[in-house]
Amino acid sequence: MVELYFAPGACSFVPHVALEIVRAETGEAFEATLVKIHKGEQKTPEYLAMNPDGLVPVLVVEGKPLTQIVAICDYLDRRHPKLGLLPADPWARAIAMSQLAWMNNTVHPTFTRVFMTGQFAESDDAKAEVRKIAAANYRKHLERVAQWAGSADPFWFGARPSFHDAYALTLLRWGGLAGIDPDSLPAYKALTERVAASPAVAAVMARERIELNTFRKA
Ligand SMILES: N[C@@H](CCC(=O)N[C@@H](CS)C(=O)NCC(=O)O)C(=O)O
Repeated sequence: MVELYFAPGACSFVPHVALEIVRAETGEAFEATLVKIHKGEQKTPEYLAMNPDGLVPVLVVEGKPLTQIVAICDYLDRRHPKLGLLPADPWARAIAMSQLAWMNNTVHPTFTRVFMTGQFAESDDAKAEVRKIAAANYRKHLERVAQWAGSADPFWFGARPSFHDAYALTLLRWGGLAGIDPDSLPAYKALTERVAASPAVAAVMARERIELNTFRKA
């Protein structure tokens, strides 16, 4: 059985949702292991032996760890080719990978600068500056995701959610924590509501005990 190391509301939500979809559509079970990031469980010697970066997610397959969401998604798609987690057409698949990689290597680290600013600056002034610039960039990135979300019918790749829907939902949830009102991105918000209401995603949100809307009006 494959095992996923995840933290609630973190980017590990993406493979967590994918594994739940796989379970629903093939019956293949998986184990979900909670990592308490706030307690530093991702920095223990045992965890670092799986992922030297000390980050979630890790997918363990036959005792071997696989890190990086883009690689995990690619693996799950190839492991279950009939499910169509990614498009089959080579060009459509390449575009999908490009979008996924951008969410992972551009949007995601921008949010890290908003949320974990202490990793990037020391003084209060410097932290405030890093946070301000990153929050503005994050908003611009979400506007691009919102354009894509506007063509989701009803989901990114059609009839049921996949990786991109789960990542988009995660990024908008984080946006709420960065002070971005989801009502300011209506088509994007509507996509995340459809995604959250789908059974596999609802099951994962319940397991992770997370809510869709993290935005609190000042
Ligand atoms: N590019 C990495 C990003 C992983 C990542 O940033 N994980 C965050 C949660 S979203 C984490 O584990 N943070 C814990 C920490 O920084 O100690 C991937 O795709 O796996």
